[in-house]
Amino acid sequence: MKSTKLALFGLLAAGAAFGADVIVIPGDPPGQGFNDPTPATPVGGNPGTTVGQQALNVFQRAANIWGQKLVSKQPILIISFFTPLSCNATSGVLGAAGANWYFANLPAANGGQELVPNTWYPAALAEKLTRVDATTEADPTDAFEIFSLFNSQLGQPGCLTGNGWYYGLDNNEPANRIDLLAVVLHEFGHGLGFSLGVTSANTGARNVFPAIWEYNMLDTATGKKWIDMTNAERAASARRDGALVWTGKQVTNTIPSVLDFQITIDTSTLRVPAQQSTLGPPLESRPRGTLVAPNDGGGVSLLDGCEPFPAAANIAGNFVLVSRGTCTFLQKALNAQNAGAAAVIIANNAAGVLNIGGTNPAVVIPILGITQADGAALRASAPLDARLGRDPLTRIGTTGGYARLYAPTTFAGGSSVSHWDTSLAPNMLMEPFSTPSIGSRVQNPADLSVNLLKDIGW
Ligand SMILES: [Ca+2]
Ligand SMILES: [Ca+2]
Ligand SMILES: [Zn+2]
Repeated sequence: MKSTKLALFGLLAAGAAFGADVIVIPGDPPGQGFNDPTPATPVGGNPGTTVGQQALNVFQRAANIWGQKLVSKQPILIISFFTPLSCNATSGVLGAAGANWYFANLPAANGGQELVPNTWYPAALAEKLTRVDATTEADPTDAFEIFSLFNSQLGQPGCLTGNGWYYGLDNNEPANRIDLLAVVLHEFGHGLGFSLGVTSANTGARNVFPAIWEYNMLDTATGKKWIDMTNAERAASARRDGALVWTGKQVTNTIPSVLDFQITIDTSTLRVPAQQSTLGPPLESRPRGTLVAPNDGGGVSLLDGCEPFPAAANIAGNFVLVSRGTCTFLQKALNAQNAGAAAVIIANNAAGVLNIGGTNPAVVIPILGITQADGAALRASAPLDARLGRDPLTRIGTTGGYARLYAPTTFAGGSSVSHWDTSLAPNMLMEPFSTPSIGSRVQNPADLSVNLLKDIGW
């Protein structure tokens, strides 16, 4: 059985001059995960008739999507399991994946390319570059390039209760389902090399050698690259929100065709960065008007916009500033809209620029999110003349022209550093949180993940 498989891989690899063979190996025991015999109705283009078959179809589709974007003469084997992962009723880990091996100083053969010396590479990339089947040489019983785990408890009581996996292949999941294809694509991205890898993001410590990522990681606050930092400097940089960026040429040159323009609120003295919400329509042109910060009709706070505005409030035709909290963003938007506002600006009550997702056809005025500090500054001088619009020189989610990596002030194990920052827009496949808008894009014009992989050698 095994030799038949190896021969088949050899044939496939020989035929794949453009692309890579990415092959899912189900690892679950009988009756579970990929072997779950529970009958299922075909859904969203997935013809499987058992839960297990449908899951495998999704995984192989994700593998094929990546395989079309990457080139390697070595097959990429992904051992995959469904297993219980950390979870509670309202949030949980959907999946996890990574390189099954890392290699450094692996000599090239068969016309392959030498690795950067004394540097860790994820297995699939090391094999692509060197053209050596290093995993089989390392351990023929564990020759997988990538391992991946997905949460088998999803939707069960106590684990994102009621939110099971969606097994369709069309990214068209209903409201109470999570798109397995998008999650698997994301996790396979980590396994292929979208990950800092061996170096600890938390402590900055290396395992003897640096990771290949460190050559392209820059802290714009200190001007230092990770490759040149001490452990303490790397650990600090991992927590410097907005300052940690990716400097690779493939990503940086592709930013203008992928990321939206930065939206700003300009007054005579301030330029405030804002995030346009998908909940309202996009800004058209660069509207100019009066920014007001009126009291609402009562409740927990007069500044939250959760109650209808009194008739005497100066709102009609103006940009209305309110604070986050107490009620939904939709409620705030509708209260401002019903009073005749031209746009609503919502100031955060936590760190960062407020990024409001979702869609609702009832909202017909633009909604912008800003930071808590900028909200306080604008409120202090309201009413004032303001202009809303895009900054033609800056793309959203960038610092100094480079795309930001996720580096929240409070370190998030498993998320910090090895993802794009959440401020990039449109949302990227490799942001740390699953959102329905991501779909199955892995390449520009909609995404930067393949570009980052190319920057490390893919
Ligand atoms: Ca191999
Ligand atoms: Ca209120
Ligand atoms: Zn991730």
